[in-house]
Amino acid sequence: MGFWRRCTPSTSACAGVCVVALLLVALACCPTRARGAAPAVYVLGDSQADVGNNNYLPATLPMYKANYPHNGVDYPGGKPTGRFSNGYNFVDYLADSLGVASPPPYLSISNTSVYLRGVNFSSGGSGVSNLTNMGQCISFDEQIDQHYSTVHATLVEQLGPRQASTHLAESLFSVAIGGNDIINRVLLSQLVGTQDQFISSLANSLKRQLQRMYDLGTRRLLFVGATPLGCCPMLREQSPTKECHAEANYLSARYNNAVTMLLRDMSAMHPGMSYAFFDTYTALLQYIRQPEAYGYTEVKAACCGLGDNNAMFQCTPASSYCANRTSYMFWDIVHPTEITAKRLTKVAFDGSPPLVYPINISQLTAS
Ligand SMILES: *[C@@H]1O[C@H](CO)[C@@H](O)[C@H](O)[C@H]1NC(C)=O
Ligand SMILES: *[C@@H]1O[C@H](CO)[C@@H](O)[C@H](O)[C@H]1NC(C)=O
Ligand SMILES: *[C@@H]1O[C@H](CO)[C@@H](O)[C@H](O)[C@H]1NC(C)=O
Ligand SMILES: *[C@@H]1O[C@H](CO)[C@@H](O)[C@H](O)[C@H]1NC(C)=O
Ligand SMILES: CC(=O)N[C@H]1CO[C@H](CO)[C@@H](O)[C@@H]1O
Repeated sequence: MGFWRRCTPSTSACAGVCVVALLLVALACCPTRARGAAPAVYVLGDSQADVGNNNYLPATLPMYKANYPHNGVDYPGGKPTGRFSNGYNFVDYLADSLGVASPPPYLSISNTSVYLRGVNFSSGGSGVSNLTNMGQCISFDEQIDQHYSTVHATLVEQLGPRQASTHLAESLFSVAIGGNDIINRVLLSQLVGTQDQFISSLANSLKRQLQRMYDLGTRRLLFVGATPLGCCPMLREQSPTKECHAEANYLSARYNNAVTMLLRDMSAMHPGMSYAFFDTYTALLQYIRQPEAYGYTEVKAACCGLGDNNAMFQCTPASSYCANRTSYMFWDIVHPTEITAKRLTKVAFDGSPPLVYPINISQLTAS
C-alpha cells in the first residue's frame, strides 16, 4: 500500500515513480490505472467510509469520532485520522484501485477547486433515516441535499453545465449506508414498526435519496450493501448464545434485497445509469465460515476494545489491542480491520456475481 499510494496521484506520476522503482511495484500500480476511467470518486455514507468528516463536528459524542488512538495504529505515521480502522478503509483502497487520490473529507475543504478531484461526504453514525443518530452526525439527506448539491453547484460554476455533467457522469459515486439504521433498531428499539414496515420505510427513503443523486448528475453508482451486522463483535456479544445476532442478520439481508430491487428498477427507468451492488453480507460470511482459508485466526472478537471479546466498548486510548492486525477480521466493535477492507475492495473491484453484480467496479468505471 505504501508504494502503491505514491503511484496513484496521476498517470504521469504513476509512470515516473513506477518505472524507476521495482518492476513488481509497477505491476501492482499501473494496470489498475489503465482499467478504471473515472476521473474522481465521490463518497457518501457512514463510518465505513468516513475519512474524517466527524472530526469537524463540535457536538459529536466521542463514540462518533475516531480521531484518537488506537485508531490509525497502522496508518502512515501511526496517525488517527478519523477513519474507524487500524489503517486505511475501503474508500482508500477503492480510490487506489482507480488510480485517484482518496478524496478528502468535505468539511476539511477550504479551496473549492479540489471538488473536481472527488469529495468524501461520509459521516460515522449516519443512516438512511435522518432520525438515526440525529444531531450526532451528518445524515445521508444532509450529505446529498446540502453538501453534494453545494459541490454540484460549484462544479457547474467552475466548468459550465455541460462539462460538469460529463465530469459527474464519469465519476464513481460510492454509497455505503443503512447499517446504523439496523443497529439502532436492534439495540435501541429506534425506528419502530414491524420488520416489513421498517424495511419498506428505509427503501422508500433510499429511493428518494438515490433519485436526488441521479438528478444531481450521478450515473455510475457503487452501492455497498449491509454487512452481516449480527456477526460484528458488538451484536454477537448481545446475542444470548454469543453466536451471530439473528435479527440483525435477518434485517441486513432483507435490506440488501430491498436495495437490489430498488437499483434494478432505477436503472431500468434511467438507461444512462449503471451500478454495481457489492454484497458484503455474503463476502464477509464466507470469511467468517472459513477463517483459515482467508488468513484469519480471529473472526469473532474485536482487535481493539474493552471487555469480553473486546466487544463491550469502542476502541479508545484505554483499550487493549491485538498484536497482529492482519489475523483479525474486526478492528473494533463494528468496523473491519484494514486487511478486511482491502480484501473486500478487491472483490468489489474484480469479483463476479453473486458477490458483486450485475457488474464489478472495474466494469462500472471502464470507459
Ligand atoms: C485554490 O487552488 C487552486 C489550484 O490549486 C489555486 O490556483 C487557487 O489559487 C487556490 N485558491 C485559493 C483562494 O487559495
Ligand atoms: C428528513 O426526513 C424527512 C421525513 O422523511 C424528510 O421530509 C426530510 O426531507 C429529510 N431531510 C432533512 C434534511 O430534513
Ligand atoms: C499475523 O497473521 C497473519 C495472518 O494470520 C500471519 O500470516 C502472520 O504470520 C502473522 N504474523 C505474526 C508476526 O505472527
Ligand atoms: C470483473 O473484473 C475482472 C477484471 O477487472 C474481469 O475480468 C471480469 O470479467 C469482471 N466481471 C465479471 C462479471 O466477472
Ligand atoms: C482526514 C483524512 O484522513 N484525510 C485524508 C483524506 O484523503 C486525502 C487524500 O488522500 C489525505 O491526504 C487526507 O489525509
